[in-house]
Amino acid sequence: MPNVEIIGFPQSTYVRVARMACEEKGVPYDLKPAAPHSPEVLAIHPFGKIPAMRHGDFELFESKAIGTYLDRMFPGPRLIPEDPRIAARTEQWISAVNTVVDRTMIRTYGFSYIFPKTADGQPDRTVIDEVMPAVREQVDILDKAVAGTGYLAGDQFTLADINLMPILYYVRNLPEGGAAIAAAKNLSAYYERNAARPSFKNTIPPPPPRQQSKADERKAEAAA
Ligand SMILES: N[C@@H](CCC(=O)N[C@@H](CS)C(=O)NCC(=O)O)C(=O)O
Repeated sequence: MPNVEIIGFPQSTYVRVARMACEEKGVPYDLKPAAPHSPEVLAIHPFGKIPAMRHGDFELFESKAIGTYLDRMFPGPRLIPEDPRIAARTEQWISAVNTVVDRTMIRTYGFSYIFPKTADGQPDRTVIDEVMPAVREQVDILDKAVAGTGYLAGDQFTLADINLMPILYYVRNLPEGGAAIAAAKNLSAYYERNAARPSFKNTIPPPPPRQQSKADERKAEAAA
């Protein structure tokens, strides 16, 4: 059987989830960098999102489904534990993070730095100021969630932790988000401990691709 292929840019938090799942399970994989909506991605994912996965003649999309497939297909530590309650707790946090935390912390806060829609390409202060109360509230919720055992589900590292760590990585590196996480003692300790895992270290993303600002476009037009 050929190696698992993880298709998508390594800067994507969700691509990193799929890669970390491979690393935690000890599954050999090939990363095939590809942009959302590129032909390689659209060949598998009807909505063009990354990651997509190929394993022999089996193709799959959605990071949660990919993590579950890897967990059931391969030996190695369980990413979704057998215990029904811990499994349900794992699913609960994946779902909550994907529907709420990702939207706040990455698509809104992170993107206002990485892909600002401002005319001069500077971070979008209006968006940042508007979203920070929600970022702080969610950091506080996550801080409480990991306070008991140091993990999101049960007392072991699961797919729920894999799913959250790539988000914290970006937020921690931004000024307001970094300060919010630093003030959350349980979440900071959680991050530091899990950031030491080989699966996290081996998947550190390169810097995000720089998007052209309106000012860049004007400069390029003037130079043409
Ligand atoms: N629910 C999907 C979300 C994947 C996702 O939104 N990926 C982003 C990159 S981090 C993407 O492809 N965005 C492009 C788009 O939404 O069109 C998953 O878990 O795989």
